[in-house]
This record gives sequence, C-alpha cells and structure tokens, in this order.
Amino acid sequence: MSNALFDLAGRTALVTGSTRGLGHSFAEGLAEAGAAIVLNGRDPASVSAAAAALRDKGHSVYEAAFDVTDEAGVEAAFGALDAQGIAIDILVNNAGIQLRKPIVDLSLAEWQKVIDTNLTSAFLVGRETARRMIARGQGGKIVNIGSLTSDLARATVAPYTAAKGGIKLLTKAMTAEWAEQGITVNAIGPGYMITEMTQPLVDTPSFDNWVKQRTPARRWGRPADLVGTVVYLASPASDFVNGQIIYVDGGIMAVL
Ligand code: GCO
Repeated sequence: MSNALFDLAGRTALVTGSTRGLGHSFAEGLAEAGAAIVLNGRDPASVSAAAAALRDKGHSVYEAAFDVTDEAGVEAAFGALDAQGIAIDILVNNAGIQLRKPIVDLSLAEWQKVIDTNLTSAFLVGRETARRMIARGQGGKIVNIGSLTSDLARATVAPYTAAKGGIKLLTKAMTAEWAEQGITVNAIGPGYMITEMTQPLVDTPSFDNWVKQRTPARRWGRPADLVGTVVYLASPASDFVNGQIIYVDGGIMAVL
C-alpha cells in the first residue's frame, strides 16, 4: 500500500472468529494492507483450512485455535503466541453468534451463551491483548465488532442486542483505561450484511424486502464493504480516534 497512513506492514493482527464470515473478510483485508494475520476459530481443522486459503493468496498467517469464551483457553493461547515470539499489534474482536427467539422462550443457558460469545469474549481476549500491549509500550489498535443492535433493538434477538450494546460501552471503557498507553479502541457497527449468519434472513422474502426498504442504499451490505473501515481503525490514520462506534450500514442508522 502506498499511503503510509494506512500501511500495516510489519504489524500482526489477531482476528477472532476469522475462519469465515465477516471475520475472514477482516483478516484478508488487514493482510492486503500488509499485516501478518493470526487466524482464530474453535476448530483447529477449520482454522488450518482458512489459513491455507489466505496463504495461497500470498499472505503471512499464524493459526491460533481457541474458544474465545474460555478464560483458561484464551490465556493458554496467548502463552503459546508469546512462546513463538508473536506480539499482537492489532486485535479485532469479531467472534459472535446469533440466536433468534422471543425473550419469553429463552433459557438462561441460551442467554448466557450469546452474552459469553459476543461480549465476554471481547473482555477476555481484549484483556490478554492489552496486558501485552501495555508491557511492550508501543501502543496498539483494538477494533470491537458491534452491530446496529449496539443502539437499537429488534424483536427476537434480545441477548445479542444486550451483548452488542455492551460492546459499544466496553469500547469506551477500554478507551478510558488504555488510551494513555497509545492504544485506540473503536467499534464498527455493520448494517445488514450478507454472511452465513444472516442467510436465513436473506432467504426470508419479507425480511429481505424490509432490509432493502429500510436501508437508504437499498441493498444488503457485503463483507468487503467493511474492509476500508477496519483498515482505517487498525492503522496510524486513526491514531487520535478513540472510543467511537462507526456504523457502516448504507445509511440505515440515519433514517426512520
Ligand atoms: C439479526 C441479524 C443481526 C444483524 C446485524 C446488524 O438477526 O438482526 O442476525 O446480526 O444482521 O447485527 O448489525
């Protein structure tokens, strides 16, 4: 990349949940901007397959299979990175799941699983990352993945909404504690994007029509629509931007 403001050469980026979906697209976009990538998912075979796909495109990729909701597993994974001399300059807290059910039908276990995967994971992985960034004294970049539901609700996705609202404020809380160490922490709020997670919605004609009507751009987003923003938030171009959530949504948050 020619513009130094957006150049990630020499940096290493961990993207959680990056074997597919938005996470994989974030990983590829950061790699194209020059970063070495640490790919993550729970299943080692899926991580290896996704890593091979990126290596085939000429990118430098490490593999880190661990469960982002498991404190001991996260700590062990960072210990293994330390042992290999891999230091994280950029973290994208992307791992997430969806579960669509009315609140009155939701079990505590279901609620907890969605909160753990979408919110607690960002605390656990963010904590391990920031501990090391602070110790190294070279700052760093953390990008948390929020949602339209970081600010607005939709029926049937209450735990996801609570978690993504939490992501928005966790982003500010991390900024409050880590900005002084040269760490920026920002969030991206994707609009309705076509991924494996939203495919059931894309396949529901009434929902598909609603998204196209509700979104001023009159279309679903594509994972590639988010790449410029993640590169920006991971690069020196955003060094004085901190604690923000940037909606990349075709204008949906701007209108009634
Ligand atoms: C849903 C979707 C959400 C949205 C996304 C919008 O059920 O509403 O699965 O994940 O697509 O969060 O920002």
